[in-house]
Amino acid sequence: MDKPVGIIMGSQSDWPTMREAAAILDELGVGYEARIVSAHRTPDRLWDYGKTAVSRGLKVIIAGAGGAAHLPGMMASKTRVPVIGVPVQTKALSGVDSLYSILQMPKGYPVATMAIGAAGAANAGLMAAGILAISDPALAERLNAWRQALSDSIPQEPRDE
Ligand code: RP5
Repeated sequence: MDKPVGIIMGSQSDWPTMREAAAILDELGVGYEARIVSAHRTPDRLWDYGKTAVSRGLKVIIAGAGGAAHLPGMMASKTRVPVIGVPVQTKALSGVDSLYSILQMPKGYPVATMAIGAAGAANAGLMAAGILAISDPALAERLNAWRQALSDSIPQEPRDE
């Protein structure tokens, strides 16, 4: 299977969040690779990843990090491959630190920033699939079916739990 999506994260500790993106891509039959690439701890790895992203056939990068979350923005500065940023929830500041670190990019180097935490990671998977579906009719059909199934699963009326 092709691997058009790169899921990168700053630490092993981000994986419980970022695997929500991977789970969505699995459900939709989209190939991906998952790597630990830290802006601060492995800057050379970050540079190499960004430098070779186009030539390796990556079409979308999902980048998750927490705290001083510089990974998504630095990756966006290094490659034209679209970067979707996931702010990982932190203990000290609940992920607002991550969100602000990812969100306020300067003009010229966009990062599509998702919600904080697991929902944001899952939505990053869906966003990546949506981008790829533009030029992949079979994936577009699978994505439509996924969306319909979610919609169908919502009851009309609430019940006592
Ligand atoms: C960031 O620091 C990572 O993205 C992670 O969210 C956070 C904490 O990393 P660990 O100390 O758990 O490795 O670089």
